[in-house]
Amino acid sequence: MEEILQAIKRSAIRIKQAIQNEDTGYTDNVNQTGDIQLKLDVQSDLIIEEELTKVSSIKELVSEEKEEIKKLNNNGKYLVGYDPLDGSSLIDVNLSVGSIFGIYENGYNGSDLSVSVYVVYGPRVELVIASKASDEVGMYRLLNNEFEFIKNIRLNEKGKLNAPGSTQSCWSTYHKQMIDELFQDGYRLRYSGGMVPDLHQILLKGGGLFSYPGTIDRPEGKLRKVFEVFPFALIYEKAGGASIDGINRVLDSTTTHIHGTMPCFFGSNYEIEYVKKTYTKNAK
Ligand code: AHM
Ligand code: MG
Repeated sequence: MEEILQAIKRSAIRIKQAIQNEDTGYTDNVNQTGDIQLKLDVQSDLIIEEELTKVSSIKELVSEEKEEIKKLNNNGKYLVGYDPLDGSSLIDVNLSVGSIFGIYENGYNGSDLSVSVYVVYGPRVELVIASKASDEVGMYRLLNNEFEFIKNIRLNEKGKLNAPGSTQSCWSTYHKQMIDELFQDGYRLRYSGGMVPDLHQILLKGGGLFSYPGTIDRPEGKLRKVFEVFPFALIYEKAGGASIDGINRVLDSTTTHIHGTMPCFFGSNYEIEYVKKTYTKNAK
């Protein structure tokens, strides 16, 4: 595992350099989810693949930017799912973006996830790690080309921020009402359109709610289980919060397709209980 974490850190340093120095234009390719790939998406994917390929304990890789599973070492123990550059369309407006990693064993179900890591590329580069085996969520910052431990992250029972994702005109009536009630209760809107910085902000400011619901146009939401939803679910649980699909725990969900998506809510306990009550009452 330590070797994988070192490879992720090396990738993060290289991706940060690429973001600062390289072309932000588009390629002619469309990825599995239908997004036109940026040159930086492709480059970040290659950087991570190159670094993870050096690690003999990895059996295979799945990436948001690759249609198929990439086999590495048949005797390897770990399966690594990653989103190389989440929110990459925000780079041309100079907002923060991130990389997300899920390190799995045996399969790609929520229950197979052992370790999650994400990296935020903002004014600073920060990396957050949670492991199934520990109750601490550690935050590290890139200082003089090394990731130095800064602190453990802990959510409060109730927060103040509300980050509501997707297109409002496609929300269900009860989802809209729930989001409106949070604002009436004094919650403040914080939504950049990058899940890594948006979820990082909620973690560091003590709590709140990030939601990406199922909608009329996308009943299964937008965010991908293996590289986005499961990794953050483990981080939020280990930080003392929770993550559900509206009713059920995200990490109890199974994966039938590596690029599959699901509705998701991440937050501190108070907000997640509130979502659960609303969704349980209104579910058909
Ligand atoms: P991406 O993987 O193509 O970059 O898309 C994922 C991003 C998330 O970072 C973010 O939470 C979400 O898309 C925003 O979507 P929306 O604009 O529909 O709220
Ligand atoms: Mg993504």
